[in-house]
Amino acid sequence: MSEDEVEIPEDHPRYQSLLTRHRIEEGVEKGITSKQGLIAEGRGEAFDYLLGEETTPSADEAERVAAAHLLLADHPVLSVNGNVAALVPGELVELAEVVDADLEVNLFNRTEERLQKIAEHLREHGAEDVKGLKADARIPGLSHERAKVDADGIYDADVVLVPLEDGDRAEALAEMGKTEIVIDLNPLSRSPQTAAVPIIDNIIRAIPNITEHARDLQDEPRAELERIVAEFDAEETLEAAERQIREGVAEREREQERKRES
Ligand code: PTJ
Repeated sequence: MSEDEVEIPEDHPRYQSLLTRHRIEEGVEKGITSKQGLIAEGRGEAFDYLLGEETTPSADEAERVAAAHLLLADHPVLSVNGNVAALVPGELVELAEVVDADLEVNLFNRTEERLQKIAEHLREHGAEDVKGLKADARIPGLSHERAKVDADGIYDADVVLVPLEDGDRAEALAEMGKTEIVIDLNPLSRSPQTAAVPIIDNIIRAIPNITEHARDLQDEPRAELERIVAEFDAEETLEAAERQIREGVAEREREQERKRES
């Protein structure tokens, strides 16, 4: 946590949301996050509010399954964009270490300057090797900048973690036969809908929780990890998140009503 973040009192009821905003704002100021990243953050925040701003049991299960996939993978890669780099740089480096994954910068609004700044930012948080700068391979069927990947990075990966993604690349990666783990607060968005493992949670909570699960699971035999992966139902996870949004809001409204009446 940087020193400026101490300014937000931890007992503030919206501490996490303010912290997230602050990190994104700082990301834009440093030239890591795009201005569109501010809009994406606002969109995510609205869904997080509806989800109750906590990791639901179904998201926690998806995070455990994600950890199992990453541990089973031959070549896992964690994809990093401008929002992800601003929100969870150190947490991503830690996850990459635990599951032995590569970190690769992949941007929608790609500029050489922002690529370099993000790679440097990750190195400042302990990353040794950051991929995405060579861009010597292409994801077939994608016309925009996100098609540009490293031949020995995302192109070669068997399992890819793609947080805060747009739907196009998620679909193209799935067509390449890669197992995709998507983190997105909107269960109706196209990227979690195409993912093998959709995680409907705030990336700020999701990444440390995947790391914790990976630590718990790392000594399990392969057969146990394969069982965890095989038993997962992506459709059910998406439905649970949608239910939480619809019913959770109604339940909280009823709760407030009860409080007003008593
Ligand atoms: O850095 P770049 O150039 O690669 O651009 C990155 C952004 C995020 C700007 C770009 O990919 C974009 O415009 O994305 P979208 O289409 O706005 O989608 C972002 C998705 O992430 C939305 O569905 C949001 O609900 C979700 N989201 C936003 N913040 C969070 C989040 N999901 C999890 N955790 C968050 N903190």
